[in-house]
Amino acid sequence: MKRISTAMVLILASATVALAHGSYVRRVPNGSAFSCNTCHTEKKFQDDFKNNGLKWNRALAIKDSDGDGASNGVELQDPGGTWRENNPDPKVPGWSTYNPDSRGSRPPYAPVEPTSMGRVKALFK
Ligand SMILES: [Ca+2]
Repeated sequence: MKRISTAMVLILASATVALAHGSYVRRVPNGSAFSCNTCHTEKKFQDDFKNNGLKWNRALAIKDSDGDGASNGVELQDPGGTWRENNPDPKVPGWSTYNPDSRGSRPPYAPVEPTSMGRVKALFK
């Protein structure tokens, strides 16, 4: 009986951890696109997400966790990091969602990063 109880505790503990981690998917924009792989592909986005207090914001959006040349915000369609939990997922017309934790998943083009938008606008003044 004690063996079964220990096994049950371990199963419940594992399920609780999985559910807790699954809820993180809802804390980043378009997190459902890659589900758990949003953090668990190369685990670099996971590290940045943890170091950012498990929050999505501009600081995390402008990082390029997987080092593929596209910021996390560009890959998750929220380049400025303005999306907040429980809001509808952002969709940028003409863009797709890419995995911020995979170098093999990136936009085929070089979108204009929000940090350089001011410089682009200055060219047309
Ligand atoms: Ca990527």
